[in-house]
Amino acid sequence: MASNILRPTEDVLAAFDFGGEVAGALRYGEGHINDTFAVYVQRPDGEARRFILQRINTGVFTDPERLMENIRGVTDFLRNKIAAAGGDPERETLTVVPTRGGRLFYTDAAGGAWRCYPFIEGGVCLQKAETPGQFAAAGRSFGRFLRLLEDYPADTLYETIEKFHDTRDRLAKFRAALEADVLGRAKEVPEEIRFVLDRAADCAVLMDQLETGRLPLRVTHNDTKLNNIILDKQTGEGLCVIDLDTIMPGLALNDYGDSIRFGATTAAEDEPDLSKVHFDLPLYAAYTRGYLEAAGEALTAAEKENLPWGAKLMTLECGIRFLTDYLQGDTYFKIHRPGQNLDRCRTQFKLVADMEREWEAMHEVVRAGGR
Ligand code: ADP
Ligand code: GN1
Ligand code: MG
Repeated sequence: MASNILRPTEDVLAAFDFGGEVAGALRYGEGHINDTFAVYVQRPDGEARRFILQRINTGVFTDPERLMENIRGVTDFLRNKIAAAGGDPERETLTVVPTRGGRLFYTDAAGGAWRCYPFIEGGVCLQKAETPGQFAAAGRSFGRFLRLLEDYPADTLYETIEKFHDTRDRLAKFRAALEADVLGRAKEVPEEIRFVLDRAADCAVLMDQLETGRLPLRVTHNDTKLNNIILDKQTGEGLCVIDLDTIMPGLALNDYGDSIRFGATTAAEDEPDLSKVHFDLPLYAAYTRGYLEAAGEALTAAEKENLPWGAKLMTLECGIRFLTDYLQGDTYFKIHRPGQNLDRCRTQFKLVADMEREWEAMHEVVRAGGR
């Protein structure tokens, strides 16, 4: 919860070389997992600089050492590729700022794990696409990201969260939470429970195809919300993909689908008034166009055919995760008000129901390349 956010203490700030005097650190961004701060620094020449300082959620990411090794490996790899393509690695990928002792993160007296990145200036992280063009740009960015990591050595990646997007396993965990019902909340949400149980078979559709080899395992981001990408304020194009904690082998369809669930909608993820929440087909088409443009040739026919399933299952899975957390007492996703995880669950299920109604149209959009 917001009240549990731990501010960086003096020793945390002293652990990194910011190249000047620290003027202060303020809460930043709207992530649900880590505690993020912007650190304001004045350099000896009087210039101002910002850094992102994050307390890694070690309840979620239990091995920050290996997590940060993943991020270092991936960002080094991206830096080389971006430079080779004539891009600007300082702005187009995250860069880990090591501690003064040369480590990838700092451990404070309470065991908190802190890491630092230069703040990428001149960009914007959106909670909602303001225009279809912005959403198409996000699609291009995540499509390009898939291609850039196509030849990354997947076997060197540590699995930061086991079975992260194994929807069948998410369903099993939901059933266990329902069975335990530790707070007696299940009686308040019979419709939501029914919604999940009615779709139990759907949860296996992509995992089954992965197991039979019909869908390939790739290096994927696994958390492709619109606010995990920095768009260039000037050009509106995708500048940098951020939030690299969950880079692991996974399905391309999950990356595509997670962007759709968060972005192809008329309302915020936690909108309490469901009459405002609709799946937005033009936004779906815009993202699909961008994604296929950038990733297109890399995707197999089976992947393309399953894109609507990626959208529906990532939305269903996320709703199941919010509902599970609600039943368990809101211990995973940060909440800022009571009932927020239930509201989040309900928006996801509303979107799933809309997608089911638009199922044929979604396939048609994919076949037409998002046009
Ligand atoms: P969480 O895992 O909690 O979502 P993120 O890594 O996504 O944490 O960071 C939260 C927010 O902080 C992002 O949505 C973005 O607005 C901002 N942010 C993170 N890293 C940077 C960066 N290097 N430069 C600018 N903004 C950043
Ligand atoms: C979390 O970290 P953040 O806020 O970008 C979550 C995602 C969910 C998302 C729902 C590590 O993303 O899986 O889809 O919230 N990240 C983790 O908004 O669980
Ligand atoms: Mg994030």
